[in-house]
Amino acid sequence: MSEEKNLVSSENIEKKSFEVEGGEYDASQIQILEGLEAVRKRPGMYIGSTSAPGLHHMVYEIVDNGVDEALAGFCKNITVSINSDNSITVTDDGRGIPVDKEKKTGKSALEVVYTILHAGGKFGNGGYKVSGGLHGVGASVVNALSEWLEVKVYREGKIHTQRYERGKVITPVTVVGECPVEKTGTEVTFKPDSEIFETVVFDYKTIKTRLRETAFLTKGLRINLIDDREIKHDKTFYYEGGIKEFVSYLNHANIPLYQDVIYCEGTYQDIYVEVAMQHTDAYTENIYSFVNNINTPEGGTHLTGFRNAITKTINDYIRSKRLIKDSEDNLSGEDIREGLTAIISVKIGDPQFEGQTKMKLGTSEASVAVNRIVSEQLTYFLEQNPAVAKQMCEKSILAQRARAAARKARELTRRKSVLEGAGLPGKLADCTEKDPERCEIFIVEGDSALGPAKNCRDTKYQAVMPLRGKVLNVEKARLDKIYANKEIQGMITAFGTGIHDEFDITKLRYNKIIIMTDADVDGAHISTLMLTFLYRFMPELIKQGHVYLAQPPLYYVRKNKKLYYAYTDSERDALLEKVGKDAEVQRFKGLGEMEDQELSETTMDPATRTLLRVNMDENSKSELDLTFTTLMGDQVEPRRQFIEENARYVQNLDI
Ligand code: 0RA
Repeated sequence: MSEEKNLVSSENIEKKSFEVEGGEYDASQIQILEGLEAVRKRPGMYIGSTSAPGLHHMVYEIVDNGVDEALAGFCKNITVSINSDNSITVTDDGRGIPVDKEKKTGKSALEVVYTILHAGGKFGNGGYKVSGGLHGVGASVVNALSEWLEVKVYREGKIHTQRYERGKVITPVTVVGECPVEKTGTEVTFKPDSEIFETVVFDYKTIKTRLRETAFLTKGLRINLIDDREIKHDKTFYYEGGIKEFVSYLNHANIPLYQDVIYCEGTYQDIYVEVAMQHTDAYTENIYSFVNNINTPEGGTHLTGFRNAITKTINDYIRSKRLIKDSEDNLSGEDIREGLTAIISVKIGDPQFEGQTKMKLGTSEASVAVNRIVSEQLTYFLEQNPAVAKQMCEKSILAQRARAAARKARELTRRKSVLEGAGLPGKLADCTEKDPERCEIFIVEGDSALGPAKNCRDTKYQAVMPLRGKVLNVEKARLDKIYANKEIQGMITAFGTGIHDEFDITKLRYNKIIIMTDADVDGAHISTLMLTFLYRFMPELIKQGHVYLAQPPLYYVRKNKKLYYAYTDSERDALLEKVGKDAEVQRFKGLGEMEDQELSETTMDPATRTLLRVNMDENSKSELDLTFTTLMGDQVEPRRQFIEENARYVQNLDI
């Protein structure tokens, strides 16, 4: 087994395109830029990667073309099928890609769209779409990276088709039949090229999550997903309420503070703005922003506009209703956003992106547009709904007080650590190496595992720190309580980075943070609590790949004095098959009961162990947040449901 495996796939780049209205289209508008060989040579440049995220990006790219058609008001249904041979078919009932001859080349527009890079009509406005940024790459890129691709266009009573292989035209655009004139649309089937992609097997859940999000963001569009492979699935997403329903969905595992989802909508200076928001009794803020349906995990001007609007509007309301004393400070934005779930979605003709990953909106007008529309409509809403306003304001005022208490607790911790000298927690068995790059820390469950872990570590590079008792569930605790928690304090000091708004990765004292718990339900629970803490307060550690789960074996199998380890039930069965059923099989009870050498060999020694690296996909952050809320939050029913749906993943645990 390799040392590091991905727990969750991580690549995160995807961009798309969006329809600009108006403007007569004709084939001559499509300009010719470069050939598709460039794409096959450096696929990563066009779709981000050739691993699973890049593979799935191929689907989104084609789906987004249909969504553009829906945004323009011509398409109501999109169907995505994962076929039994792992090819994908995307069907839409839009106008159908034009098939008329392009003036300059004499080629059909359809052929141009699929064979010429950047041909999407995005040059010269008035074409059918504008690029969304880095990866609004279009159908030709998908074509270039497919073993084969077939497109069918229903238009003007005829069915037109063309086939390509690795981007090359195999058949000319041909009429293969007739259809009723009312029937229009495009049907694309493609099989990603296994010469290009590391994996060509699609993940149903990944596609499902993304299509659900797309449907939420495009109200009124019906998206069907069919998995026609061995394990069949069939799912439809259709949301009349759009992002309003998105907020309800994200909050279903929490207790909303009030029933209404507040919705603001409007157009200002050609920027269409939609915002939906609702507070829950939770403490985290879950705000997701989109530009032309593209996720902007780094936010940007639209997010700033939203934040400024709610901070000012709520403070104005609180002052006008005298809910706090005149002498008291204004609430901070953070106080107001505590427990807030919100979606900010803007549609802009020519969005400017900035930042390292080009995922941050730079268009300054978006800030003004969102600010105006939200300020105006939220002010009105608060006046109309005093009971909701009261709930919202009271929660924010409580948050402000808790934050003041948290500040005190934090300062106390800091002062204490100064008084106590170097400031490292007493229970930390540190390593001697000073270069963080070469250091790792094992966070172990309980004192019983501490002894063996200390015995068999390499004291130069490996530090060990025990957790006593259960880790605080940060999903249900405010900052003040979190700062006051001994175990969490210990971790914060040991890691060196600080948390939350003080987090500084350059101070990280260990390159690897390894969570090492028993392979049983309690161990899994502790790991989950740890991951919740890290995800909520030091997400950068996960994003940058510093967090790992140790993998202690479940069984040992002994035969003729030879010892084997099995990490799963199926590995055990395979072993028995190999060495003979009469071998001795023992279940490991816990880390504390392992021999030093066993623990070292199987779990801690870099030469022989297996570690799982914890990653996160920033593009499905809303789904990830929801998973943590579901698992760690207040509501039992959504948790029970989640466990029922996902239980097959935990078959290896002894429950
Ligand atoms: C340009 C013009 C027209 C339709 C489209 C593009 C179009 C593109 C795609 C890609 C996937 N599905 C699509 N559906 C439509 C319409 C031109 C006209 O009919 O006036």
